Amino acid sequence: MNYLKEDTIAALSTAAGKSAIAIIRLSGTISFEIINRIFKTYSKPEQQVKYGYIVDGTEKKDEVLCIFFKAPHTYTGENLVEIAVHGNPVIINEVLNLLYKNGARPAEPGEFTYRAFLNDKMDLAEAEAVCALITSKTEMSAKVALNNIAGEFSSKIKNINDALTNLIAFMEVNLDHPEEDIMFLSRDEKLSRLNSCINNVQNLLNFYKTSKILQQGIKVAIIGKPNAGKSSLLNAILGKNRAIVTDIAGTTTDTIEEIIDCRGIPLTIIDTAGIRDHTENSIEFLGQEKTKEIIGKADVLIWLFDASLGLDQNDKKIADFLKNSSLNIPIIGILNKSDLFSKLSLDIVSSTLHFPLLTFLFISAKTGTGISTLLDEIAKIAGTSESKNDCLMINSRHFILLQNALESLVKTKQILTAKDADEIACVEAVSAQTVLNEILGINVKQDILDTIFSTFCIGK
Ligand SMILES: Nc1nc2c(ncn2[C@@H]2O[C@H](COP(=O)(O)OP(=O)(O)O)[C@@H](O)[C@H]2O)c(=O)[nH]1
Ligand SMILES: [Mg+2]
Repeated sequence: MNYLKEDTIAALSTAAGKSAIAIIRLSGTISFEIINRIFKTYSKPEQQVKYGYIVDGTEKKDEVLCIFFKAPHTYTGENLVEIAVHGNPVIINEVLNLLYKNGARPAEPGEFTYRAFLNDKMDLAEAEAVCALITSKTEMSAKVALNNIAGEFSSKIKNINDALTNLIAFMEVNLDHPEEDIMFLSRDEKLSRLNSCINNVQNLLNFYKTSKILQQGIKVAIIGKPNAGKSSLLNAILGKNRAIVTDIAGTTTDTIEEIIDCRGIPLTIIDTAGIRDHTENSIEFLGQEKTKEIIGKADVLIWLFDASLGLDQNDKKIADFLKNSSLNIPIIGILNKSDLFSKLSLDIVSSTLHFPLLTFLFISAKTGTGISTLLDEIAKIAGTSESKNDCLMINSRHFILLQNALESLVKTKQILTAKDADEIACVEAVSAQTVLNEILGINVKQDILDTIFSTFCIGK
């Protein structure tokens, strides 16, 4: 990626398509010169927000508001202009082309944020959180990303690094002036400071699972024999009629996917074609094959039984299929149609099918009874703690670096415990610091930066 810092860049920052207003951003050393060539205004020069027209020579192109942000107190750290135009793709293109004709070039993906990073407006972990915030699928995952943008994760990393700098300084004093009478730390004190760094890194690592689930979500597939009420359950969870429900077995021949916010977790819920023994219908057969494929990709299965009927061959067929697929995911057993007379119980199901279900619930997809408990159960399985509000966004890059830092810190501790050998201990402590710095973007290789920023949208 060719991110030339000297260029002035422009891009549409709002979503493409028709809208009431669209925002075009312009950033770089000559952004004020460029805008002044194509913007006619009668607003006072000292006004930050100016009203006027974008013009090409004498021809008016749009009536706009321009907001002027003067460096260095801007998103990118450069002179920056935000042009609020009418959200018509034709107008947007005309204004962008005028900007390009007058000296700007199209911004690369994430280039505004990349400049913010280069100009120390934010560190790399904060820049990554900007992308995570935009792509967050639930209120809760957005909140977690915002915690990072506010610098809560970065400041924890900086605190650990400051403590390490201090500790390393003491260890180096030991090396440089072994015989002199200056302040030394006892080995116990060094170990206790090191332990607190180790605990702090471990605490950050502990956020990873929740953070990953909040950002990426989990996939839950509803399986069961035809007519168990799978499509009805999907509709009940969604609170709308998304899937067709009939009493004709084999109605759902394809899979239906929807994303919902389940207690803060982005939950992809998938309704599948029922699995049964003999299928004359070739479309239904294909649907069943797809069901099997979905089962392989799901994080959690909801296995629905029809409580108003006893178990039959189809339930057994599913049990056999699941046993043969040797899945290693939680399966929630559900007795649906609890509003009708029940012929089934947990005992009957487990003694007949001999299948390990994680938990067992009674619901009625028709009346809505038990749906809320089911969602609670899924959130519990996902393992997202109650304190999701304090969670920090730890992505896989951070996770690997934190693990490396932990490894070096544990080694430092082992060396100090064994023989108080400050010299070797120092080397390990410094390498822990180096990887922690990488989280913040200090001394990170260009290709890593390119990879991170290329995942951003254009205009951010
Ligand atoms: N009484 C009752 N009927 C239900 C319930 N859930 C589904 N049904 C009915 O069972 C039939 C099959 O439902 P459907 O959702 O299409 O099952 P699927 O084949 O598993 O997707 C329909 O007639 C539904 O109205 C329930 O909780 N109670
Ligand atoms: Mg169905």
